[in-house]
Amino acid sequence: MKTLKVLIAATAIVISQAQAAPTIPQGLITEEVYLDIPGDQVSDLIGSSKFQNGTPDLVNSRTSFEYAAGGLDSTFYAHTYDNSGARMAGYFYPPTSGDYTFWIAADDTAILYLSTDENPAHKSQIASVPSWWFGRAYTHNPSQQSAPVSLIQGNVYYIEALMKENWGGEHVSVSIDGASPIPGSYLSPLGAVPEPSTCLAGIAALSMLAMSIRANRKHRA
Ligand SMILES: [Ca+2]
Ligand SMILES: [Ca+2]
Repeated sequence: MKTLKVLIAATAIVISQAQAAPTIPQGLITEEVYLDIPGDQVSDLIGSSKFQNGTPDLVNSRTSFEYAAGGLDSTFYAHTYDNSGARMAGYFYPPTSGDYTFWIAADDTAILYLSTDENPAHKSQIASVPSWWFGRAYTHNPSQQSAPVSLIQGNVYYIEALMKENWGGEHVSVSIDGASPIPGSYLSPLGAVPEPSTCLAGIAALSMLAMSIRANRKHRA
């Protein structure tokens, strides 16, 4: 059993290493959708047990920083999901060093967070959407635009948008040019793309763990 415990610990370390930000953009961002949560405020999403337990109903990867369940053409009239929330999160890789302005658009409400590095614990709110408006309409309310943020090319920054809505259309998107969502070429998803060497090490550790469990069961039988 001692061998088993050591293997479990080793596997846990490998898996936790796989969650680190990739060194280069992977072309995707993580999208989580939470269904059947009442209310139209982001605090309703954050306060829900599904969100706090990290158990979204749907998880996808998107090629740009935009979630639009019913499509942008059906912004107001789509009821693809009502009483829904979404979290888009991942890592932003600034293409050059300098000051960046971020915009967020959503239906209904949303908050945009950016970290000072790749650690989510260092995030702070930089923009918000107080009430629903149309897709990619980044200038409807002044709060949708961040103050200039100084970022360094080569560094990786955790970024996260939370959206909550209760009726009609549902979408959220984040832009750095005030016109269209951030492309995947500047983004990586959360822990979904482990580095190749780490991935192989993880598979090897899991294989050894399975063999050890089988041997242990045989021994007990
Ligand atoms: Ca809806
Ligand atoms: Ca809505």
